Amino acid sequence: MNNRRSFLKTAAVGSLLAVTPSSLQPLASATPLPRSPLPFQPHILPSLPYPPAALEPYIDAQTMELHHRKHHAGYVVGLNKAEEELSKAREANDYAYIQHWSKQAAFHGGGHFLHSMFWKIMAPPGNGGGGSAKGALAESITECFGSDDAFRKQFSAAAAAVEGSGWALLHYRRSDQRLVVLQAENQHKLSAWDTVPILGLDVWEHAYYLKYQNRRAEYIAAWWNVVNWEQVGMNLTEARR
Ligand code: MN3
Repeated sequence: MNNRRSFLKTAAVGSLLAVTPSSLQPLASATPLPRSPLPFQPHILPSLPYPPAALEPYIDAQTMELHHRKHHAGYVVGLNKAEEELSKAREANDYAYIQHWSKQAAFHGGGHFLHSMFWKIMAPPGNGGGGSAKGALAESITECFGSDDAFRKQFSAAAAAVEGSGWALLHYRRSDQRLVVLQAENQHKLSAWDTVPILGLDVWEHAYYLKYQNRRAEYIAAWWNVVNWEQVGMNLTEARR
């Protein structure tokens, strides 16, 4: 009796589950009942936060119009299609096209997310657009890049050097609280994990070709005049939560 009591005492301070006889182990929790998953819910094209001509002369109205109403709209349609198909595949338990629809979801999902951010991180020049970062964002830029100028140089170089279609992105990395500049090919390739984009520049040809043709560097230089630093600062605050 004594032995047993002291055994139980020892077991209690040690690893109880590892040494108790199986008859004393707690019952395995009941298998949860299957639930119906969240139904497919379509994504919606957000409106531009300003008229298409508002970013002139740096970005022309026609480019903005086409970019938003055709290109971004196309990503919303593509993402909805992919997610609807994936939802049907789950229902039917038929994953014959899983690779195709997963890729489509990443491509169009990346496009929808980045464009939704892109419209907001720009504002009319002199009326919210241009100038430089303020407050915590400015501090973080100086801390991570040395100066605002050094950050702009790296970001512009990343944008100019994107091979084919893609983006330059400023991300907040949660694991070490740093800002990092990365590129994205298409909308999603070359991403890193644990990072949240807070500023992005679209360098697909559809973003600048009507006005700048092959002069991507000129478009990049002009774009700094419409960056909405207040919004970028809010994106940083949000990412830090
Ligand atoms: Mn685009």
